[in-house]
Amino acid sequence: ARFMPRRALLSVSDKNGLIPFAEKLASHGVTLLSTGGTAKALREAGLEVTDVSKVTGFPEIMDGRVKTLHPSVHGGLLGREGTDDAAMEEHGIAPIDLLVVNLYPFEESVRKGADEAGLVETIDIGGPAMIRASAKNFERVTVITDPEDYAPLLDELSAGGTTKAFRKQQSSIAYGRTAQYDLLISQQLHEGDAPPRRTGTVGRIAQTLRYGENPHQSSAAYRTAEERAGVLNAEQHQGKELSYNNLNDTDAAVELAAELRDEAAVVIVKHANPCGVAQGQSIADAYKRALRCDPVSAFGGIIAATQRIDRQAAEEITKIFTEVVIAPGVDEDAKELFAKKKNLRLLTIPELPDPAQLRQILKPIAGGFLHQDHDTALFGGELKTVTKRAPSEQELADLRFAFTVAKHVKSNAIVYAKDGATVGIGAGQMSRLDSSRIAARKSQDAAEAEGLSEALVKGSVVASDAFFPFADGLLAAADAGATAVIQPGGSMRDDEVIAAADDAGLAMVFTGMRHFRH
Ligand code: 93A
Repeated sequence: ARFMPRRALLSVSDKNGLIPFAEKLASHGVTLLSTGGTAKALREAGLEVTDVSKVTGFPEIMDGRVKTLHPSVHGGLLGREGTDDAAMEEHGIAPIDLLVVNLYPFEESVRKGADEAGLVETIDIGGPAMIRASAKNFERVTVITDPEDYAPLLDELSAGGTTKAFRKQQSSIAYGRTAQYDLLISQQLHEGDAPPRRTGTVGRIAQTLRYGENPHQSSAAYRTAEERAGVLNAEQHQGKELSYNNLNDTDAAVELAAELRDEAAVVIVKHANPCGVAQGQSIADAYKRALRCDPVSAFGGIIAATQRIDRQAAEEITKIFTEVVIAPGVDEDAKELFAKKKNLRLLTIPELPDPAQLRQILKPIAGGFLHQDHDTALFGGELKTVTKRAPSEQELADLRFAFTVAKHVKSNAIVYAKDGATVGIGAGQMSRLDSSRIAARKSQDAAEAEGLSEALVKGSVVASDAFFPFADGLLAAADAGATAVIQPGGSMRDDEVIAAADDAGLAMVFTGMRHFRH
Protein backbone atom coordinates (compact mmCIF):
# COMPACT_ATOMS: atom_id res chain seq x y z
CA ALA A 1 0.00 0.00 0.00
CA ARG A 2 1.24 3.44 -0.90
CA PHE A 3 0.60 6.52 1.15
CA MET A 4 0.41 9.97 -0.42
CA PRO A 5 1.55 12.66 2.02
CA ARG A 6 -0.86 15.56 2.41
CA ARG A 7 1.12 17.91 4.63
CA ALA A 8 4.89 18.41 4.54
CA LEU A 9 7.24 20.40 6.76
CA LEU A 10 10.32 21.72 4.96
CA SER A 11 13.19 23.17 7.00
CA VAL A 12 16.53 23.12 5.25
CA SER A 13 19.87 24.87 5.63
CA ASP A 14 21.18 23.52 2.34
CA LYS A 15 18.69 24.99 -0.09
CA ASN A 16 20.17 23.29 -3.16
CA GLY A 17 17.47 21.76 -5.32
CA LEU A 18 14.79 22.94 -2.89
CA ILE A 19 12.62 24.94 -5.29
CA PRO A 20 12.11 22.40 -8.10
CA PHE A 21 11.58 19.72 -5.46
CA ALA A 22 8.98 21.79 -3.58
CA GLU A 23 7.24 22.64 -6.85
CA LYS A 24 6.85 18.94 -7.59
CA LEU A 25 5.53 18.31 -4.06
CA ALA A 26 2.96 21.06 -4.56
CA SER A 27 1.97 19.58 -7.90
CA HIS A 28 1.17 16.32 -6.07
CA GLY A 29 -1.20 18.36 -3.90
CA VAL A 30 1.07 18.39 -0.83
CA THR A 31 0.55 21.38 1.52
CA LEU A 32 3.85 23.01 2.52
CA LEU A 33 4.78 24.22 6.01
CA SER A 34 8.12 25.85 6.56
CA THR A 35 10.52 27.68 8.88
CA GLY A 36 11.77 31.27 8.37
CA GLY A 37 14.49 31.09 5.73
CA THR A 38 13.06 28.10 3.92
CA ALA A 39 9.56 29.69 3.80
CA LYS A 40 11.10 32.88 2.42
CA ALA A 41 12.89 31.01 -0.36
CA LEU A 42 9.73 29.10 -1.28
CA ARG A 43 7.62 32.25 -1.30
CA GLU A 44 10.12 34.07 -3.49
CA ALA A 45 9.78 31.22 -5.98
CA GLY A 46 6.04 31.80 -6.00
CA LEU A 47 5.07 28.78 -3.94
CA GLU A 48 2.28 28.78 -1.42
CA VAL A 49 3.61 28.06 2.07
CA THR A 50 2.37 28.24 5.67
CA ASP A 51 4.78 29.49 8.34
CA VAL A 52 5.46 27.04 11.15
CA SER A 53 4.92 29.92 13.58
CA LYS A 54 1.34 30.00 12.38
CA VAL A 55 0.97 26.29 13.15
CA THR A 56 2.56 26.62 16.60
CA GLY A 57 0.94 29.95 17.39
CA PHE A 58 4.38 30.94 18.63
CA PRO A 59 7.00 33.13 16.95
CA GLU A 60 10.53 31.92 16.24
CA ILE A 61 12.50 33.14 19.28
CA MET A 62 16.09 33.39 20.52
CA ASP A 63 17.64 33.92 17.09
CA GLY A 64 15.83 30.85 15.83
CA ARG A 65 17.03 28.57 18.63
CA VAL A 66 13.39 27.76 19.27
CA LYS A 67 11.28 27.58 16.15
CA THR A 68 9.89 24.09 15.68
CA LEU A 69 10.19 22.75 19.24
CA HIS A 70 6.45 22.67 19.87
CA PRO A 71 3.73 20.01 20.45
CA SER A 72 1.91 21.14 17.31
CA VAL A 73 4.97 20.13 15.29
CA HIS A 74 6.14 17.11 17.27
CA GLY A 75 2.59 15.87 17.86
CA GLY A 76 1.98 16.21 14.14
CA LEU A 77 5.07 14.09 13.41
CA LEU A 78 4.70 11.51 16.20
CA GLY A 79 0.93 10.97 16.23
CA ARG A 80 -0.06 7.41 15.31
CA GLU A 81 -2.96 6.80 13.03
CA GLY A 82 -5.86 5.48 15.08
CA THR A 83 -4.12 5.30 18.47
CA ASP A 84 -3.54 9.04 18.73
CA ASP A 85 -6.51 10.38 16.78
CA ALA A 86 -8.37 11.43 19.93
CA ALA A 87 -5.35 13.24 21.42
CA MET A 88 -4.73 15.05 18.16
CA GLU A 89 -8.35 16.01 17.89
CA GLU A 90 -8.46 17.23 21.50
CA HIS A 91 -5.34 19.42 21.12
CA GLY A 92 -6.00 20.59 17.61
CA ILE A 93 -2.90 18.89 16.15
CA ALA A 94 -2.92 18.18 12.43
CA PRO A 95 -0.74 15.33 11.12
CA ILE A 96 2.47 16.09 9.23
CA ASP A 97 3.26 13.18 6.88
CA LEU A 98 6.48 14.31 5.29
CA LEU A 99 9.50 15.96 6.90
CA VAL A 100 12.29 17.39 4.79
CA VAL A 101 15.15 18.64 6.92
CA ASN A 102 18.83 19.14 6.50
CA LEU A 103 20.75 20.38 9.46
CA TYR A 104 22.68 23.51 10.38
CA PRO A 105 26.04 23.06 8.67
CA PHE A 106 28.12 22.00 11.67
CA GLU A 107 30.57 20.11 9.43
CA GLU A 108 31.20 23.30 7.47
CA SER A 109 31.88 25.27 10.67
CA VAL A 110 34.49 22.67 11.61
CA ARG A 111 36.03 22.84 8.16
CA LYS A 112 36.22 26.62 8.30
CA GLY A 113 37.87 26.48 11.72
CA ALA A 114 35.03 28.29 13.54
CA ASP A 115 35.71 29.30 17.15
CA GLU A 116 33.79 27.84 20.09
CA ALA A 117 30.87 30.27 19.80
CA GLY A 118 30.68 29.71 16.06
CA LEU A 119 30.62 25.95 16.51
CA VAL A 120 27.95 26.14 19.20
CA GLU A 121 25.67 28.31 17.10
CA THR A 122 25.66 25.72 14.33
CA ILE A 123 24.55 22.91 16.63
CA ASP A 124 21.06 22.14 15.34
CA ILE A 125 18.54 21.12 17.99
CA GLY A 126 15.12 21.44 16.42
CA GLY A 127 16.18 19.71 13.19
CA PRO A 128 17.48 16.47 14.78
CA ALA A 129 14.48 16.44 17.15
CA MET A 130 12.08 16.53 14.21
CA ILE A 131 14.15 14.03 12.24
CA ARG A 132 14.17 11.56 15.11
CA ALA A 133 10.45 12.02 15.76
CA SER A 134 9.53 11.38 12.11
CA ALA A 135 11.96 8.50 11.81
CA LYS A 136 10.33 6.81 14.80
CA ASN A 137 6.95 7.15 13.14
CA PHE A 138 7.94 5.60 9.78
CA GLU A 139 4.68 3.67 9.89
CA ARG A 140 3.10 6.89 8.64
CA VAL A 141 5.75 9.59 8.15
CA THR A 142 8.44 9.93 5.48
CA VAL A 143 11.65 11.71 6.52
CA ILE A 144 14.13 13.08 4.02
CA THR A 145 17.47 14.28 5.37
CA ASP A 146 19.55 14.45 2.24
CA PRO A 147 18.90 16.38 -1.01
CA GLU A 148 20.11 13.23 -2.77
CA ASP A 149 16.83 11.61 -1.75
CA TYR A 150 14.57 14.29 -3.29
CA ALA A 151 14.44 12.45 -6.61
CA PRO A 152 13.73 8.98 -5.15
CA LEU A 153 10.92 10.49 -3.06
CA LEU A 154 9.38 12.16 -6.12
CA ASP A 155 9.53 8.81 -7.92
CA GLU A 156 7.57 7.29 -5.05
CA LEU A 157 4.97 10.03 -5.21
CA SER A 158 4.62 9.60 -8.97
CA ALA A 159 3.95 5.92 -8.29
CA GLY A 160 1.07 6.89 -6.00
CA GLY A 161 2.77 7.53 -2.65
CA THR A 162 5.47 6.14 -0.38
CA THR A 163 5.72 2.48 0.55
CA LYS A 164 6.52 1.37 4.06
CA ALA A 165 9.81 -0.04 2.81
CA PHE A 166 10.80 3.38 1.49
CA ARG A 167 9.78 5.14 4.71
CA LYS A 168 11.70 2.63 6.81
CA GLN A 169 14.78 2.98 4.62
CA GLN A 170 14.63 6.78 4.98
CA SER A 171 14.19 6.33 8.74
CA SER A 172 17.38 4.29 8.84
CA ILE A 173 19.21 6.95 6.82
CA ALA A 174 17.85 9.61 9.17
CA TYR A 175 19.08 7.99 12.39
CA GLY A 176 22.46 7.43 10.76
CA ARG A 177 22.57 11.12 9.92
CA THR A 178 21.76 12.36 13.43
CA ALA A 179 24.23 9.87 14.93
CA GLN A 180 26.98 11.13 12.62
CA TYR A 181 26.09 14.73 13.39
CA ASP A 182 26.14 14.27 17.16
CA LEU A 183 29.33 12.21 17.05
CA LEU A 184 31.14 15.00 15.23
CA ILE A 185 29.86 17.54 17.75
CA SER A 186 31.02 15.28 20.59
CA GLN A 187 34.48 14.96 19.03
CA GLN A 188 34.79 18.70 18.50
CA LEU A 189 33.85 19.54 22.09
CA HIS A 190 36.32 17.04 23.48
CA GLU A 191 39.41 18.66 24.97
CA GLY A 192 42.60 17.40 26.55
CA ASP A 193 44.85 14.43 25.90
CA ALA A 194 42.68 11.77 27.49
CA PRO A 195 40.79 9.62 24.99
CA PRO A 196 37.13 10.57 24.61
CA ARG A 197 34.61 8.65 26.74
CA ARG A 198 32.75 7.50 23.65
CA THR A 199 34.09 7.51 20.17
CA GLY A 200 33.83 5.77 16.88
CA THR A 201 33.10 6.83 13.40
CA VAL A 202 30.04 7.14 11.26
CA GLY A 203 30.66 7.38 7.56
CA ARG A 204 28.58 8.12 4.56
CA ILE A 205 28.89 5.61 1.78
CA ALA A 206 31.30 6.87 -0.85
CA GLN A 207 31.43 3.83 -3.06
CA THR A 208 30.26 0.22 -2.99
CA LEU A 209 33.24 -1.96 -3.73
CA ARG A 210 33.06 -5.09 -5.83
CA TYR A 211 34.44 -7.06 -2.89
CA GLY A 212 36.70 -6.72 0.13
CA GLU A 213 40.19 -8.08 0.60
CA ASN A 214 38.94 -11.27 -1.07
CA PRO A 215 36.14 -11.90 -3.57
CA HIS A 216 33.87 -13.58 -1.01
CA GLN A 217 33.86 -10.53 1.30
CA SER A 218 31.34 -7.75 0.65
CA SER A 219 32.71 -4.25 1.03
CA ALA A 220 32.23 -0.51 0.65
CA ALA A 221 34.23 2.67 1.24
CA TYR A 222 32.84 5.37 3.52
CA ARG A 223 33.62 9.03 3.92
CA THR A 224 33.75 10.55 7.39
CA ALA A 225 33.87 14.19 8.42
CA GLU A 226 37.68 13.93 8.53
CA GLU A 227 39.23 16.51 6.23
CA ARG A 228 42.38 14.94 4.93
CA ALA A 229 43.82 14.92 1.45
CA GLY A 230 44.03 11.36 0.24
CA VAL A 231 42.75 8.64 -2.02
CA LEU A 232 39.07 9.15 -1.11
CA ASN A 233 39.08 12.68 -2.48
CA ALA A 234 41.41 12.01 -5.38
CA GLU A 235 40.35 12.51 -8.98
CA GLN A 236 40.56 9.36 -11.11
CA HIS A 237 41.57 9.93 -14.73
CA GLN A 238 41.53 6.40 -16.07
CA GLY A 239 41.37 2.73 -15.21
CA LYS A 240 38.92 0.46 -13.46
CA GLU A 241 37.30 1.36 -10.17
CA LEU A 242 39.63 1.15 -7.19
CA SER A 243 39.32 -2.06 -5.20
CA TYR A 244 39.44 -2.45 -1.43
CA ASN A 245 43.11 -3.42 -1.60
CA ASN A 246 43.87 -0.54 -4.00
CA LEU A 247 42.33 1.95 -1.57
CA ASN A 248 44.19 0.50 1.38
CA ASP A 249 47.54 0.38 -0.41
CA THR A 250 47.14 3.81 -1.99
CA ASP A 251 46.39 5.27 1.43
CA ALA A 252 49.64 3.76 2.74
CA ALA A 253 51.60 5.10 -0.24
CA VAL A 254 50.17 8.62 0.07
CA GLU A 255 50.87 8.80 3.80
CA LEU A 256 54.56 7.96 3.29
CA ALA A 257 54.85 10.27 0.28
CA ALA A 258 53.43 13.03 2.49
CA GLU A 259 56.41 12.68 4.83
CA LEU A 260 58.79 13.18 1.89
CA ARG A 261 56.85 15.99 0.23
CA ASP A 262 59.67 18.56 0.48
CA GLU A 263 61.66 16.62 -2.15
CA ALA A 264 61.02 14.88 -5.44
CA ALA A 265 60.30 11.39 -4.14
CA VAL A 266 58.50 8.21 -5.13
CA VAL A 267 57.00 5.50 -2.96
CA ILE A 268 56.14 2.04 -4.31
CA VAL A 269 53.79 0.06 -2.11
CA LYS A 270 52.83 -3.58 -2.26
CA HIS A 271 50.41 -5.19 0.21
CA ALA A 272 50.42 -2.01 2.32
CA ASN A 273 54.22 -2.07 2.75
CA PRO A 274 56.69 0.08 0.86
CA CYS A 275 58.92 -2.07 -1.36
CA GLY A 276 60.93 0.83 -2.79
CA VAL A 277 61.22 4.48 -1.77
CA ALA A 278 63.60 7.09 -3.13
CA GLN A 279 64.32 10.75 -3.48
CA GLY A 280 65.76 11.93 -6.77
CA GLN A 281 66.63 14.79 -9.12
CA SER A 282 63.20 14.41 -10.64
CA ILE A 283 60.20 12.10 -10.27
CA ALA A 284 61.54 9.95 -13.12
CA ASP A 285 64.89 9.66 -11.37
CA ALA A 286 63.27 8.97 -7.99
CA TYR A 287 61.09 6.27 -9.54
CA LYS A 288 64.06 4.50 -11.15
CA ARG A 289 65.94 4.57 -7.87
CA ALA A 290 62.91 3.34 -5.89
CA LEU A 291 62.35 0.49 -8.34
CA ARG A 292 65.91 -0.81 -7.94
CA CYS A 293 65.22 -1.71 -4.31
CA ASP A 294 62.90 -4.60 -5.10
CA PRO A 295 61.84 -4.76 -8.76
CA VAL A 296 60.20 -8.15 -8.28
CA SER A 297 57.79 -6.96 -5.60
CA ALA A 298 57.16 -3.65 -7.38
CA PHE A 299 55.30 -5.52 -10.16
CA GLY A 300 51.61 -4.69 -9.76
CA GLY A 301 52.42 -2.11 -7.13
CA ILE A 302 50.99 1.24 -6.10
CA ILE A 303 53.03 4.35 -6.84
CA ALA A 304 52.75 7.67 -5.04
CA ALA A 305 54.85 10.64 -6.17
CA THR A 306 55.40 13.85 -4.24
CA GLN A 307 55.36 16.06 -7.36
CA ARG A 308 53.68 16.27 -10.75
CA ILE A 309 54.36 13.37 -13.05
CA ASP A 310 55.88 14.43 -16.35
CA ARG A 311 56.29 12.44 -19.56
CA GLN A 312 59.72 11.18 -18.63
CA ALA A 313 58.42 9.76 -15.34
CA ALA A 314 55.43 8.23 -17.12
CA GLU A 315 57.79 6.55 -19.61
CA GLU A 316 59.66 4.87 -16.75
CA ILE A 317 56.52 3.93 -14.81
CA THR A 318 54.77 2.34 -17.79
CA LYS A 319 57.66 -0.06 -18.42
CA ILE A 320 56.17 -2.54 -15.94
CA PHE A 321 52.65 -3.35 -14.79
CA THR A 322 51.43 -0.98 -12.09
CA GLU A 323 48.00 -0.99 -10.42
CA VAL A 324 47.73 2.62 -9.25
CA VAL A 325 49.63 5.86 -9.78
CA ILE A 326 48.78 8.84 -7.58
CA ALA A 327 50.44 12.26 -7.60
CA PRO A 328 49.67 15.95 -7.03
CA GLY A 329 49.34 16.33 -10.80
CA VAL A 330 50.04 14.69 -14.15
CA ASP A 331 51.23 16.46 -17.31
CA GLU A 332 49.05 16.05 -20.41
CA ASP A 333 51.74 14.23 -22.40
CA ALA A 334 52.27 11.88 -19.47
CA LYS A 335 48.52 11.17 -19.43
CA GLU A 336 48.74 10.14 -23.09
CA LEU A 337 51.33 7.52 -22.19
CA PHE A 338 49.32 6.22 -19.26
CA ALA A 339 46.25 5.99 -21.50
CA LYS A 340 47.93 3.12 -23.33
CA LYS A 341 47.87 1.10 -20.11
CA LYS A 342 44.18 0.40 -19.84
CA ASN A 343 44.38 -1.33 -16.47
CA LEU A 344 46.40 1.38 -14.76
CA ARG A 345 44.39 3.54 -12.41
CA LEU A 346 45.66 7.11 -12.59
CA LEU A 347 44.74 9.47 -9.75
CA THR A 348 45.56 13.02 -8.80
CA ILE A 349 45.14 14.85 -5.52
CA PRO A 350 45.51 18.62 -5.25
CA GLU A 351 48.04 18.24 -2.43
CA LEU A 352 49.55 15.67 -0.13
CA PRO A 353 48.24 15.65 3.45
CA ASP A 354 50.10 17.36 6.26
CA PRO A 355 51.70 14.40 8.08
CA ALA A 356 51.37 16.26 11.39
CA GLN A 357 47.59 16.58 11.03
CA LEU A 358 45.88 14.29 13.48
CA ARG A 359 43.92 11.37 12.15
CA GLN A 360 41.86 8.77 13.97
CA ILE A 361 43.13 5.21 13.92
CA LEU A 362 40.50 2.59 14.68
CA LYS A 363 41.15 -1.11 14.73
CA PRO A 364 38.32 -3.54 15.29
CA ILE A 365 38.74 -6.29 17.83
CA ALA A 366 36.06 -8.78 18.90
CA GLY A 367 33.43 -6.93 20.93
CA GLY A 368 34.73 -3.45 20.13
CA PHE A 369 37.64 -1.57 18.71
CA LEU A 370 40.90 0.07 19.64
CA HIS A 371 41.38 3.76 19.09
CA GLN A 372 44.63 5.67 18.89
CA ASP A 373 45.96 8.91 17.52
CA HIS A 374 47.69 8.77 14.19
CA ASP A 375 51.49 8.45 14.48
CA THR A 376 52.26 12.08 13.67
CA ALA A 377 55.79 12.41 15.06
CA LEU A 378 59.13 11.01 13.92
CA PHE A 379 61.89 11.72 16.44
CA GLY A 380 61.65 12.06 20.22
CA GLY A 381 64.03 15.04 20.19
CA GLU A 382 67.55 15.68 18.92
CA LEU A 383 69.18 12.58 17.45
CA LYS A 384 71.74 11.23 19.93
CA THR A 385 75.00 9.68 18.74
CA VAL A 386 75.80 6.77 21.08
CA THR A 387 78.85 5.25 19.40
CA LYS A 388 82.48 6.37 19.28
CA ARG A 389 82.08 7.20 15.62
CA ALA A 390 79.52 9.85 14.68
CA PRO A 391 77.70 9.46 11.36
CA SER A 392 78.95 11.52 8.40
CA GLU A 393 76.66 14.17 6.86
CA GLN A 394 75.61 11.76 4.10
CA GLU A 395 75.03 8.93 6.55
CA LEU A 396 72.94 11.24 8.73
CA ALA A 397 70.73 12.28 5.83
CA ASP A 398 70.25 8.62 4.91
CA LEU A 399 69.56 7.67 8.51
CA ARG A 400 66.74 10.20 8.74
CA PHE A 401 65.35 9.01 5.44
CA ALA A 402 65.56 5.32 6.39
CA PHE A 403 63.86 5.94 9.73
CA THR A 404 61.04 7.87 8.01
CA VAL A 405 60.45 4.90 5.73
CA ALA A 406 60.70 2.41 8.62
CA LYS A 407 57.85 4.25 10.35
CA HIS A 408 55.62 3.19 7.43
CA VAL A 409 56.75 -0.43 7.25
CA LYS A 410 54.87 -3.12 9.19
CA SER A 411 56.79 -4.26 12.29
CA ASN A 412 59.30 -5.62 12.72
CA ALA A 413 60.68 -3.13 10.23
CA ILE A 414 64.26 -2.99 9.00
CA VAL A 415 65.14 -0.53 6.24
CA TYR A 416 68.49 -0.19 4.51
CA ALA A 417 69.08 3.03 2.57
CA LYS A 418 71.82 4.67 0.58
CA ASP A 419 71.95 8.10 -1.09
CA GLY A 420 68.29 8.84 -0.40
CA ALA A 421 66.97 5.52 -1.66
CA THR A 422 65.95 2.34 0.10
CA VAL A 423 68.11 -0.63 -0.87
CA GLY A 424 66.51 -3.32 1.30
CA ILE A 425 63.25 -3.48 3.25
CA GLY A 426 62.32 -6.22 5.70
CA ALA A 427 58.71 -6.07 6.87
CA GLY A 428 56.22 -7.77 9.12
CA GLN A 429 58.41 -10.44 10.71
CA MET A 430 57.94 -11.68 14.24
CA SER A 431 61.69 -11.42 14.83
CA ARG A 432 63.78 -8.34 14.11
CA LEU A 433 66.66 -10.57 13.11
CA ASP A 434 64.53 -12.16 10.37
CA SER A 435 63.48 -8.74 9.06
CA SER A 436 67.14 -7.79 8.96
CA ARG A 437 68.08 -10.94 7.03
CA ILE A 438 65.18 -10.58 4.60
CA ALA A 439 66.08 -6.97 3.86
CA ALA A 440 69.71 -7.92 3.20
CA ARG A 441 68.71 -10.85 1.00
CA LYS A 442 66.32 -8.71 -1.04
CA SER A 443 69.15 -6.28 -1.61
CA GLN A 444 71.36 -9.17 -2.76
CA ASP A 445 68.63 -10.35 -5.16
CA ALA A 446 68.21 -6.87 -6.59
CA ALA A 447 71.97 -6.60 -7.19
CA GLU A 448 72.02 -9.99 -8.92
CA ALA A 449 69.11 -8.96 -11.12
CA GLU A 450 71.18 -5.98 -12.23
CA GLY A 451 74.26 -8.16 -12.68
CA LEU A 452 76.15 -6.34 -9.94
CA SER A 453 78.79 -8.24 -8.02
CA GLU A 454 78.00 -6.52 -4.74
CA ALA A 455 74.67 -6.12 -2.92
CA LEU A 456 73.26 -2.59 -2.99
CA VAL A 457 73.24 -2.73 0.77
CA LYS A 458 77.06 -2.42 0.94
CA GLY A 459 77.92 0.94 2.44
CA SER A 460 74.31 1.67 3.35
CA VAL A 461 72.70 2.75 6.61
CA VAL A 462 70.06 0.80 8.46
CA ALA A 463 66.95 1.86 10.38
CA SER A 464 64.96 -0.17 12.86
CA ASP A 465 61.41 0.83 13.91
CA ALA A 466 62.06 -0.32 17.48
CA PHE A 467 65.18 -0.97 19.54
CA PHE A 468 67.44 -3.95 18.91
CA PRO A 469 66.83 -6.17 21.97
CA PHE A 470 70.11 -7.99 21.36
CA ALA A 471 73.27 -7.32 19.42
CA ASP A 472 72.50 -10.10 16.87
CA GLY A 473 70.13 -8.08 14.66
CA LEU A 474 72.53 -5.20 14.60
CA LEU A 475 75.47 -7.45 13.76
CA ALA A 476 73.49 -9.05 10.94
CA ALA A 477 73.03 -5.54 9.54
CA ALA A 478 76.75 -4.81 9.88
CA ASP A 479 77.59 -8.14 8.17
CA ALA A 480 75.26 -7.21 5.31
CA GLY A 481 77.25 -4.02 4.81
CA ALA A 482 75.57 -1.25 6.80
CA THR A 483 77.93 1.40 8.17
CA ALA A 484 75.50 3.37 10.33
CA VAL A 485 72.41 2.59 12.38
CA ILE A 486 69.34 4.52 13.51
CA GLN A 487 67.01 3.09 16.12
CA PRO A 488 64.91 4.36 19.05
CA GLY A 489 67.21 2.94 21.77
CA GLY A 490 65.86 2.09 25.20
CA SER A 491 66.62 -1.63 25.42
CA MET A 492 67.81 -3.14 28.71
CA ARG A 493 70.85 -4.25 26.74
CA ASP A 494 71.60 -0.92 25.06
CA ASP A 495 75.11 -1.05 26.51
CA GLU A 496 75.79 -4.42 24.89
CA VAL A 497 74.32 -3.27 21.59
CA ILE A 498 76.37 -0.04 21.63
CA ALA A 499 79.58 -2.00 22.46
CA ALA A 500 78.88 -4.37 19.54
CA ALA A 501 78.34 -1.38 17.24
CA ASP A 502 81.64 0.15 18.35
CA ASP A 503 83.46 -3.16 17.80
CA ALA A 504 82.01 -3.34 14.28
CA GLY A 505 83.04 0.28 13.59
CA LEU A 506 79.43 1.39 13.15
CA ALA A 507 78.06 4.84 13.85
CA MET A 508 74.74 4.67 15.69
CA VAL A 509 72.12 7.27 16.65
CA PHE A 510 69.12 6.95 18.95
CA THR A 511 65.84 8.68 18.07
CA GLY A 512 64.07 8.30 21.40
CA MET A 513 60.87 7.37 19.56
CA ARG A 514 59.51 4.02 18.49
CA HIS A 515 57.25 3.40 15.51
CA PHE A 516 55.50 0.07 15.77
CA ARG A 517 52.98 -0.48 13.02
CA HIS A 518 50.88 -3.62 12.92
O1 93A B 1 18.01 26.46 16.27
S1 93A B 1 17.33 25.23 16.06
O2 93A B 1 17.91 24.11 16.65
N1 93A B 1 15.84 25.33 16.65
C1 93A B 1 14.74 24.88 16.04
O3 93A B 1 13.68 24.84 16.67
C2 93A B 1 14.84 24.46 14.67
N2 93A B 1 13.91 23.98 13.83
C3 93A B 1 14.50 23.76 12.63
N3 93A B 1 17.20 24.99 14.48
C4 93A B 1 16.05 24.54 13.95
N4 93A B 1 15.80 24.11 12.68
C5 93A B 1 16.81 24.12 11.61
O4 93A B 1 16.70 25.35 10.91
C6 93A B 1 16.63 23.08 10.55
O5 93A B 1 17.24 21.84 10.87
C7 93A B 1 17.26 23.72 9.32
O6 93A B 1 18.62 23.36 9.20
C8 93A B 1 17.21 25.21 9.59
C9 93A B 1 16.32 25.89 8.59
O7 93A B 1 16.09 27.21 8.98
P1 93A B 1 15.49 28.27 7.96
O8 93A B 1 14.27 27.67 7.35
O9 93A B 1 15.18 29.47 8.80
O10 93A B 1 16.56 28.56 6.94
